[in-house]
Amino acid sequence: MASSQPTNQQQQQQYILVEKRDDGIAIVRINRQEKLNAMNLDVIAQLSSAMDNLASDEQVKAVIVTGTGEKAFSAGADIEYMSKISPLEAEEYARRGHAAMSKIENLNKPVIAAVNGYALGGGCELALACDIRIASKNAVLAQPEVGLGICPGWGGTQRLARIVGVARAKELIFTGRRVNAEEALSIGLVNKVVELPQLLDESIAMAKEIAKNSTLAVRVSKMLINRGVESDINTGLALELWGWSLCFTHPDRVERMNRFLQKR
Ligand code: DAK
Repeated sequence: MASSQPTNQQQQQQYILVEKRDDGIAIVRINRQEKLNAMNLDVIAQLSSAMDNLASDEQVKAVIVTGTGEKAFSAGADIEYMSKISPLEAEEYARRGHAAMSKIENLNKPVIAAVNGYALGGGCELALACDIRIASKNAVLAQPEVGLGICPGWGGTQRLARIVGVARAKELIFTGRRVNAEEALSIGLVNKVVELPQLLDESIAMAKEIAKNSTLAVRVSKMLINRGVESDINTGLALELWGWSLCFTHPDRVERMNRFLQKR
């Protein structure tokens, strides 16, 4: 039976690298290049802790998630690991995976996925949990799980349909078909496509554009959009009313409005 406890050797492995920059942007890299950044339990656990750390760091205004190397964002859940685990271990894997994806989706700051190559299965689901996806031209996205005898399990059946629509999500999940960057852009699966060497710079540029705005207003907007798409329009509008009013509690709002009025 495969153990969910990491071995000593695995414990030393840093699967998630976090770079906190002076400009308030944090870059989170999945660091398992030799396995195309496939996510085993340790990757997921470290990703989860990284998100907890970033959530409580007020210096960080926006987060970029990407994969190390030029080939893969993440080739998904670790198939070798999954082939060996018991049903109880599978439950733990699922639980932690869900928690990590939800932490990203609900992080109190925006998260951009810089999709640098394959984003398959759980890798695609990781990108879907981010707020915005920027892909390099070599990106390939897919939910191929049904071919492995499982359905998408880290939110793919839910988030993909919300992002590209029910019919497209059904086609992509039922067929497992791979989508290149150009098609991903055309169906709204990614926001933007850039050349691979520019991917990180373009992602940082967008993160900076966001970071120069009011932290509270961006944070409230993210929460309102996330909660709003799950609600009926009147509930969403009621939330917006409260969120909007909340922004008036912050001195930053007065300063920003005065700056405009004084043409500074
Ligand atoms: N898992 C483990 N190892 C992987 C991997 C993966 N998903 N993808 C690639 N690798 C490993 C390969 O085994 C190989 O390792 P070595 O043999 O060198 O030791 C190394 O990465 C390089 O891969 P390749 O030699 O295959 O490289 P190629 O360029 O030839 O092919 C590829 C690249 C991305 C087309 C190919 O590696 C591939 O098809 N990989 C599998 C992609 C895939 O099917 N991903 C979806 C996995 S299913 C769950 C929730 C969600 C999920 C699971 C559970 N719960 C609720 C519990 C999600 C499921 C998935 O993500």
